[in-house]
Amino acid sequence: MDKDIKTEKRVRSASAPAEFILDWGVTQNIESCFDRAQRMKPCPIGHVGACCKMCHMGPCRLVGKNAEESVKGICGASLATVTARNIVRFASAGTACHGDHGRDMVFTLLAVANGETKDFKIKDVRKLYKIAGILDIEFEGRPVNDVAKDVAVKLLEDFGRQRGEVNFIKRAPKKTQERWRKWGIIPRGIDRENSESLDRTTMGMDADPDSLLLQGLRNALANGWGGSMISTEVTDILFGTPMPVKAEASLGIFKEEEVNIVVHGHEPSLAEMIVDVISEPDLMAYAKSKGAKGINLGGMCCTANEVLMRHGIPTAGGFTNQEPAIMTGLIDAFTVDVQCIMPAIVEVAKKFHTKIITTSEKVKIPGALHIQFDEHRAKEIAREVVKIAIDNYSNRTKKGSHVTEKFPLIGGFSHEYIEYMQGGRWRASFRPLNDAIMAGRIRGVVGLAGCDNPRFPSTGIHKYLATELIKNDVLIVSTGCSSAACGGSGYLTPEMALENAGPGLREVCEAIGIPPILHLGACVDNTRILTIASAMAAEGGLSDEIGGMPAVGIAPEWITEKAISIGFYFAASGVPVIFGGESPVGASKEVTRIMTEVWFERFKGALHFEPDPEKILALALDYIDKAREALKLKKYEPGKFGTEKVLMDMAARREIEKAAKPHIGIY
Ligand code: MSK
Repeated sequence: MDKDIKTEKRVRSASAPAEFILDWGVTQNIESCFDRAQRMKPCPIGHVGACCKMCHMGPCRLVGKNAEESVKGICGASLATVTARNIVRFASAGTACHGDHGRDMVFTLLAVANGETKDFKIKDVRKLYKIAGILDIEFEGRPVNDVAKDVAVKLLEDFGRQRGEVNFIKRAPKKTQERWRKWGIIPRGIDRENSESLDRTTMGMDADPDSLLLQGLRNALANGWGGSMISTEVTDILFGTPMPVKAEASLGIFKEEEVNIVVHGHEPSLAEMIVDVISEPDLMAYAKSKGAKGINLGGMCCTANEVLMRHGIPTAGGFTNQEPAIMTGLIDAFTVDVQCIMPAIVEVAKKFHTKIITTSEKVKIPGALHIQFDEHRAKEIAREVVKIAIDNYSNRTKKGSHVTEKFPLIGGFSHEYIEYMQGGRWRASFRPLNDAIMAGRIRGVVGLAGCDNPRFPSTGIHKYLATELIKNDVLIVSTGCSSAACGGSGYLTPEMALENAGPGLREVCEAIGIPPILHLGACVDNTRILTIASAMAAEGGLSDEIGGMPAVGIAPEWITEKAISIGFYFAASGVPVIFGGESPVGASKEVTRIMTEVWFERFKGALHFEPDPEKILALALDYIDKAREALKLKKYEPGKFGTEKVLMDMAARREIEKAAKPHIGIY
């Protein structure tokens, strides 16, 4: 745990409001993940991938002198085999999470199409038609619900397909697909790849690290171009494709005189319903009858990102803020759906009046109140949750560490909007972005993603990399808890570009009126980056595939298996990826070599693990500069740009808008 150099004080979080609350928590003897992280060091064998738990002869610990060459498990499995099996299982678990998330969204779409739920409706018909077109489903002149049903049924086939290819594979550039075909990693069905990954990694199965890792990539592609992409697209169809929206971030979003409800997790269906019902006159009147001035909704982790992107609901932050949020003493109901939910919140909540409410049959926590979400009576359940929060308001005590600091932000950058902002409704394109990269105004693009980690001063590496990258004229697209880290530091505003970006990036941001860090959404919305990269390849002037673009993915504080699956699918798609922290495959030089050198040769992508933030930055810039060189682009020199290209400014876009005819959908 890092210490402040001057005061020698232990620093848990790089976010000032979180740190303030955590300090207060220490005085009250309230334990947090930061305390547990300090007390419990990682197992040094499992941490680097050298522990095999795949059968009951072990666990075998493949450690010692020359472990790579001579130490074997009882069955004879080598260190490389064991390490590869471990990381493939990590990736598969991540694919399963995002796959289940995507499947649930499709079931909701199907329920809407079948008229089984009145509470949801299709908000973006244009997006539905776009997806129908990609899936070769006829949509012109047909009732919307019929099209939606066909889309849902066809997407559901992606989960159980035994042979063939996941539908959205065809959205990738041809050359990217050719690489996948050559190496046999096109996913057949999402569940099939998960099942086969478990099968191949058991004792007595695949022992070749390269072959195992190829299956890991195939599995992860079933996430990136399958489960997660399905989730993003169907969520847009149901709840609307995001457009830029103002919001606020940090633990200071809670209000002392209002009922505070938190929505935490990843699947936004219930959260969307809560957004709808909190402004109902009956509930408002009920809240007032209990002495509250109103009802305040705040998000946490990726459910936060979903409702922020579409409604401007403020975010309380990422993963490590869930316990400090309760320590404010202001949360009347803390509602969770799936993924990244610490069971520890129940223990923290016991010290306050906060009610923890689990809502998914997949996530039950002893001590929490369980209210099963059911899309067929979604609003009724949302009202029940809100009523519980209102009833609990009067139980609030003065106990808690109240903070008021919060930061404005702009979120809501869907891939459709990014295309639109570069040319308006009728001339939407990626041309200006490609031109800016070619001219050297923008040096490259980094996807800054992933969790915040209590083993470092949490969110600190996100903040460091965000500031250094934009200073170096690198445009950032952010997702997940990285967006929360940037938002909670005031980085997601256009002013950030004026004050901190390099001259080229600043010019582009000013011309278009965007922040230098574009909040793209939740963890599943990393697929928006794949769509953007595919569009940039199709636009021309850079690489004709995703591989070879001056683009890098970074997850500096990753913790989850989902993050590994995301890292794998970006690497397979052609993006070099750098994760922070110690390497989970660090025990095997051979596995490390395959995941970096061999993957780069085959796919132009790689997955590195690098604990030193300065080295992460240097490696990212090196990848970007080498890609520019290979594409024969102008050498990047700060402040010196090549061919002058005029970017579309706001006035020009308004002119195009005026001429545009009414259009189906929201943009
Ligand atoms: S929530 S996966 S801690 S980004 Fe998507 Fe944050 Fe990581 Fe969960």
